[in-house]
Amino acid sequence: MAIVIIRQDGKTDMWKEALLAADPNLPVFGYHDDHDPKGIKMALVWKHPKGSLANYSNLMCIASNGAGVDFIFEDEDRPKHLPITRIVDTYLAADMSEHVLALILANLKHLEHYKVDQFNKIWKPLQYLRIADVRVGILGLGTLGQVLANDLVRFGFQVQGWSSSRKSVEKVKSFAGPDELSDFLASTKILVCLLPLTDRTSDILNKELFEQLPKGAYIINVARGGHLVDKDLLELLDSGHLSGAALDVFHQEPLNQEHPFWEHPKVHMTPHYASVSDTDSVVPQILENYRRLENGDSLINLVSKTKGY
Ligand code: OXD
Repeated sequence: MAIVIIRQDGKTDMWKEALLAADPNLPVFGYHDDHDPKGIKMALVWKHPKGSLANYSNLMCIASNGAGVDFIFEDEDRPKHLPITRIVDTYLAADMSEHVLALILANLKHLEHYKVDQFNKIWKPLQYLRIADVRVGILGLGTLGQVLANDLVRFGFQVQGWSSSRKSVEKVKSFAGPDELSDFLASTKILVCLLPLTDRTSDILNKELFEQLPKGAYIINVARGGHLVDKDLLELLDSGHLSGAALDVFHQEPLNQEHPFWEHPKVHMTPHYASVSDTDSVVPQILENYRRLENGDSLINLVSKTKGY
């Protein structure tokens, strides 16, 4: 019984070393290491090459090495009967929340704008909004969304969230389902997307949705590039309906050099780094599931195949 790590971002050895540091006897292999595919019971994956899971005939579990699992569902050749698990981690949620808070505060104080003015030697103070006057709307009130919502409330923002089912988070107004999306949007000044990427949420950040936001709304997408229709965002930024957008995730990563986002004055880009799995904090839950597999126990952090997250 062994684990194979399949990822293409050069971090396989880092994860292997972290797992071995926690358990030096753990049989763990990188995808390109010499190993017997028949002995592999758990595949720890992050954006693995599509089809690679089909090599493992005795696999018992597909474990995402991150919070998201969209890339697993996109692999049509995966063994579909197997349980899928994901990472649920306090650091992942806290880091995400800190990233979004930093973006929101920078936006309220026009920090991006002043940086450009500085380069151009322009001295031009702008009006700013106070925290208490700003309503932030979070699309997706799951684990990450709820941590962010609580932090925003502590900072003094007005906070509301939209999700498929109603959520109960103190001081956060909860909107649920397609029927309540318009009301949620109409009262949102800063929109943060933290939805899982599924068939139902793909392309959700589109022209029709943006037009329901008040003029001057600001968009933050820290979920997946597949949520956003890039050309619709550009159109609404250029028309002045949206005041700006902060994007951490893209359809193609790294984003191709010709993409208009790179040079757009209203787009603030970061390289999918809002929140990154921390090995020390994540390794214990991977080992926990590996032990559970060995003992035939039920797994933690299981993904619902019907919901897709
Ligand atoms: C994740 C991510 O899903 O980093 O963990 O995007």
